[in-house]
Parts: sequence; C-alpha cells; structure tokens
Amino acid sequence: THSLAPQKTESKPVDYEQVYKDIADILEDNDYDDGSFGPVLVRLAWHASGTYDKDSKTGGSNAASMRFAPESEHGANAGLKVARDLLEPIKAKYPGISYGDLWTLAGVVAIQELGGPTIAWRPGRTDGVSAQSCTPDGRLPDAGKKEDHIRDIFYRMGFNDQEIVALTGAHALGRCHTDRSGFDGPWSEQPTIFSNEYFKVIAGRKWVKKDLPNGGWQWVDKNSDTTIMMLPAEISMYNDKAFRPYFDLYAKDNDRFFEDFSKAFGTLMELGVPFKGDEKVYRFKTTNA
Ligand code: CCH
Repeated sequence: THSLAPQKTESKPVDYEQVYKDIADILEDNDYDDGSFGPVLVRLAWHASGTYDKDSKTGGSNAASMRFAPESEHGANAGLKVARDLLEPIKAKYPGISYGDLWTLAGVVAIQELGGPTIAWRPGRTDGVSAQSCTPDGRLPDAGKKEDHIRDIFYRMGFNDQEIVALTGAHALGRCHTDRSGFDGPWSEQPTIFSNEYFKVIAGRKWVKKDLPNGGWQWVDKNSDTTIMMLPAEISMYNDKAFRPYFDLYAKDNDRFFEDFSKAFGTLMELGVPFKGDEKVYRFKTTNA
C-alpha cells in the first residue's frame, strides 16, 4: 500500500561533473544564431549575477530572481527566456540543483567549452520563492550610455576598472539581436570562440556611427562589409584614459586576458551568495580535454 501523504522528495547529492557534461551536450545547435547556445547562456549567468549591490548586499545570483516578473520582463533581460527554457530539462533531471547554481554553472560550461579559461565554481545558491526576491530595474548596464554609467554600474558590484574591461571581453562571444536589445550584429567574426578577439577588433578597425531603423545607433566597421559592431558604451569605454591601458594589454596578451577574466567572472558568479564556506570548489575539465 502506498501513502496518500505527499512524498517528501529526498534531495540526492547533485553530481555537478555530470551536470557540466549534460549542459555541454546541448550547447551546439545549427539552427540557432551562430550555431551555439553558449553565448546566450553566458549572458544569462551574467544578468543573474550583475544585479548585485555591495552597499545594500542585495541582488546577485543567489535567488535566481529572474524567474519571476517583473525581473524576467526587465528590458535588459529581453531574450533570456531562451536560455532559461533551454536549461529546464537539466533542472528536471537534477531536481536537487538550485536555479542559481544551474545558471551560473551553465555560464562556466559555455565559456570553457567555447575555448575560454577554466573558471573555479562552487554550488551553494538557494532559490528565492517569489517575486519578493526580484531586484529593481536599472541595475544592469545600458549600452546606449557612456563610460561613466558603465563605471557606476560595475563599481556598485565592487569591480575596478581592470576587471570591468576584462569582463567586457566576453563580447568575443555572441551577438546583438534587434528584437532583444535593439542593436544588431556580432563583435567578432567568430562569435562562438572565446578569446581576446574582442580587444583586437575594437583596436584594429575604424568605427563609424550607423543609425538604426528603431531610432537608435551603433558603431560599425568602416572599411569592410562585415556586420561587426560595437555598442555606444563600448567605444566610450575604449576612449577613456583609465580603461584604455587594459584594452591594449588584453589585445596583446591572451594569457593575461584569460587569467584576469577567469578571476573576475568567478567573482561575478559569486556576488551576494551566502556560502557556508565548506562548499567544494570545482575546476571542471572541458569535454574535449
Ligand atoms: Fe553584454 N551585451 N554587455 N556582457 N553580452 C549583449 C550581449 C551579450 C552590454 C550590453 C550587451 C557584459 C557586459 C555588457 C554578453 C556577456 C557580457 C547585448 C546584446 C548588449 C546590448 C543583447 C541582445 O540583443 O541579444 C554592456 C553595455 C555591458 C557593459 O559592460 C558582460 C560583463 C558579460 C559577461 C561577462 C554575451 C555573451 C552576449 C551575447 C548574447 C547572445 O545572445 O549572443
């Protein structure tokens, strides 16, 4: 006979190595964008984490509050439902993993599998249960603004100028979509390969303003017929005296970029997470290693 009382789900320990492999398995898709869900998963991990405010100690990846409206509807998060939905079957297979752990781990998997550095990662995030965990709109950067805005946003998370520039190098991956941000195009010729290419592109091309049908504008490459682009905020950053040395450094030194990016992205993923301190730190092997 079986009891009619609701079954208490025993939380089995999660095999994070296996979760890593399962996420790696679903990255490639020839019908999606440039052939990989990796870039949009990196953006999900970053937008889940980048809401952190160091003074109030609110936001960050802990609660996975982007599952709830209004945060799911914030303009900055347009298009990220694709990434959240993609991970649902993994969540169903591993009920013991929290959404915050799953989303940040997916960002790590995507960066590593697309050729980026190893990123130390540990579990420990606890899901919020309602919209009360949502962060206010406006905590993520506005690409139409200037370098002082970008500084304000990242200083609020606790990052310095060097870390801000390193993190922005993630734009080697992926592209802008007119129906998400309103901007259009990739930052590099190979948007599914993680490298210091972003820094080489921004330094190596001549940028001209292009008006967009929606009333906005972006930078495009003057001398070629590629669709490569830069956001208004990025050229403002590049022209800033304090940011520029880091752009130059990373354009010349891929190893240094990997080292600095790995640390900064690892920190970003952990902002606002109340770790107990005894969590195992994982450094996953890539699936092709
Ligand atoms: Fe970003 N990003 N990002 N970004 N981003 C966009 C897409 C990606 C800014 C604006 C935009 C980071 C920092 C910034 C990714 C990772 C990171 C888009 C296009 C805009 C706009 C969205 C669309 O239309 O789909 C601005 C401003 C900043 C300020 O510094 C940081 C930090 C990271 C990660 C470390 C990735 C990856 C994408 C590509 C997503 C995709 O779907 O291809």
